[in-house]
Amino acid sequence: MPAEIIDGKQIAEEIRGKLREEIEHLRQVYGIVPGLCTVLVGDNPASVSYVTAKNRACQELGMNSFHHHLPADTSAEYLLGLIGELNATAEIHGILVQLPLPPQIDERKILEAINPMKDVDGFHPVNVGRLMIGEEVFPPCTPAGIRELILRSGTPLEGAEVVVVGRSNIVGKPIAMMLVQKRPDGNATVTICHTRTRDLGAHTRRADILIVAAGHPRAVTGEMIKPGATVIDVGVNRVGTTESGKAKLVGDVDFASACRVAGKITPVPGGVGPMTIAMLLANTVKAAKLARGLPV
Ligand code: L34
Repeated sequence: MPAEIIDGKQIAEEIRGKLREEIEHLRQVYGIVPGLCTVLVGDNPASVSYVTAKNRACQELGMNSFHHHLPADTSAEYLLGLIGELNATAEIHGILVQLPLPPQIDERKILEAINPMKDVDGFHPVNVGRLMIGEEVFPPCTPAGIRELILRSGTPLEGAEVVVVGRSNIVGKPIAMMLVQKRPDGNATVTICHTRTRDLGAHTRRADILIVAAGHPRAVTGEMIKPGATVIDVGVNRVGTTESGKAKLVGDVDFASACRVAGKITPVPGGVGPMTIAMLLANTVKAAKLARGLPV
């Protein structure tokens, strides 16, 4: 029996519907309109399309959206100055600097300049530290989306063997940290694999939940998956071209072979990607409430 597809697009739509109602309530009762400001440096086509999708999603939900598109040769000093202004602007509750940044800019320095209470990406070291000790304020968006997909697919986390492939600061490390926490949406036994892991398949074949954020196509194939496992594919790779001349989008998991073995699997596109955006919106609403001292 082929794997059940976990429909990230549909689940993200449900979450957005709930947020739309909450935003309307905040506006009517408190006069609060959550606001997100995105900053894009350069013209990386994938980044342009993600940032556009984020701003459009804000507008669809009745939030304020602000955007700064800076040239690729922007200096770190200029960007730091802009972040200082955004930190000081009351209508902006969330600040998102789209990554990657061009090589002349030190990413860490920029992320550390964002006010942690406006850090809706959860990338500031203060928020990374809070996440580590289980004091979650702004869970990073992609990991938060992954957790939501696992929970809503009905896959039990308690005591589950989770294997994460990839150790990035934006996906691998934070999702591992979140799922190991002593709380109902954690309590898993987590293994992190990476490029120096000796026998990747030996690890992945033990996983009840396999999260793949390796950054290249076919990093995981069907024979590396435990029968019945839940597979979360975080990859977004543009490969070759379709008949219409557009780049084809594939994940990090070989979908065809994985489908024959997995119990449940997320597709690419339509899996983790839409959830990343839904979680960003949720974090921005949370930031707006926290800024007004409302309970979250
Ligand atoms: N600061 N930089 C910052 N925050 C982030 O959370 C991100 N990320 C990653 C890249 N840089 C970032 C994103 O937003 C990746 N990412 C992201 C967001 C959305 C989608 C994919 C990656 C997405 O919507 N993917 C669609 C397909 C879109 C397409 O056709 O290109 C999907 O269905 O998977």
